[in-house]
Amino acid sequence: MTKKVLIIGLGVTGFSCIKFFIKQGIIPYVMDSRTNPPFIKKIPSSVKYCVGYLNKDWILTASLIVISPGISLFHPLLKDAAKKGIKIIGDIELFYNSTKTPIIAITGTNGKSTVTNMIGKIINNYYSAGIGGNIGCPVLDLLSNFQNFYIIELSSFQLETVKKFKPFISVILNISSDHMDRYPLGIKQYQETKLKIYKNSSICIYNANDFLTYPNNLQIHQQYISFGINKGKYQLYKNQNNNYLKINNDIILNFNHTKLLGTHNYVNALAVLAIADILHIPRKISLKYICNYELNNHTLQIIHRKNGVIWINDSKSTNVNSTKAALNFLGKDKRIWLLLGGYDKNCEFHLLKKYLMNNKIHIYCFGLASKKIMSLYPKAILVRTMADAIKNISKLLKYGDIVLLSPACSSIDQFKNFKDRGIKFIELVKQNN
Ligand code: UMA
Repeated sequence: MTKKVLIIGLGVTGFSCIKFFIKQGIIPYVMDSRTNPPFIKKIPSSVKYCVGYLNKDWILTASLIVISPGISLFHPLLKDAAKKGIKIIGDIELFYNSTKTPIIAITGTNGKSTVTNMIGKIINNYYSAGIGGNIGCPVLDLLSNFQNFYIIELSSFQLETVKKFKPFISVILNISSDHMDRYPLGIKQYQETKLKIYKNSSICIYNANDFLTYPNNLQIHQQYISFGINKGKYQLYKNQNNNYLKINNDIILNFNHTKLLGTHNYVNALAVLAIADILHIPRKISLKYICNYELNNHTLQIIHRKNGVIWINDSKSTNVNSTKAALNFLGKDKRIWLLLGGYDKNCEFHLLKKYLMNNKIHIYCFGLASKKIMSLYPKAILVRTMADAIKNISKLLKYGDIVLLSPACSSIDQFKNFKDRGIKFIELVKQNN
């Protein structure tokens, strides 16, 4: 019987899978439940496709199903396929099976793109590294160029389908409630998915302050390295107003003298240095990059200053914890106008209570999550869109105020993605001020 490969999803991942199989002489079948998925116009004419629904017959007669991260492994039709013994994997497993190059895999609820980028910059100065995964470039598209290492950012969605995947180094930066719409059994189910990254890894790096990131099945052949605030091998040592990087009791650097902003980013840098040290990259090089690293766009990015008011784009904040990190970083003294809301992934907005009860914080909420936010924070102001919020706020600002877009939600109800939301924010702020 000929092997029938079925790819589900016609986004960037699905399209990279189509190219991958065709290169190997296999013509896959493709489907997407969306009526007009992004890559529909790019499907080669030899490939049969079905859009607008998930085709049960195709699923149950496939010999291999490759699902995109946006499709849950727990979808009832996929559960039926699994029961029938049909193998279901994702692009990460295909990628692993196609390369012998060591893989550095990074996950966590927050900070994974920052760490992936930061370590990418360091490694590329000394060796060569291909960078991809959840950060944007689908992993299969990395295979065409020779590299010394691959650095891949992994989401829990991508980890759902890994089986034999064996990274050389794996990192979990932190775990807190996110994507609860995808994990009906709660944070434990989300945590278990994230922990799959360690399973076959030679070296596991975990956060000493976050027990959810601790490897659960300790293996004799694995090495474990920790980082954390005043804890772990790589430490952030806080003393008065200083934030030191300390390794094995030696103070190496004062983070206050770097371009990094915020405790969470100092902690991210600890994980970065742990990876760089494993790869024997001279500390001088690693520290130079850490000191000069400027944060990605859409993460605590100051986009406008006028009349003593600072406008900050933190659109990358798609969950409650990253909004917490932003508010922690800004402190309690300034008046903050906070733009909150978007698509609700079953977010636990009550966890922001400690911050949002501060009278100096004015909340403007919009999007699908706004009802839930209003019920928890009745003093919040409900607006239809982010644009309305900016218009209203612009009239009320005083010298010293901060306006912060840190929505704690996904953007997909009103924007294409978090980048689109951030870009629109920047445009609107400039138009209105
Ligand atoms: N979808 C359907 N029906 C389908 C297939 C997909 O409705 O049949 C929906 C999904 O639910 C999702 C959207 O379409 O809302 C996109 O899904 P996809 O799997 O086609 O996504 P890709 O375009 O392949 O992009 C994916 C990652 N997207 C997701 O995990 C949702 C991208 O991460 C990643 O950069 C890319 O692969 C390359 O690896 C984005 C993301 O939002 C940035 N990730 C989540 C996050 O960071 O929180 C996990």
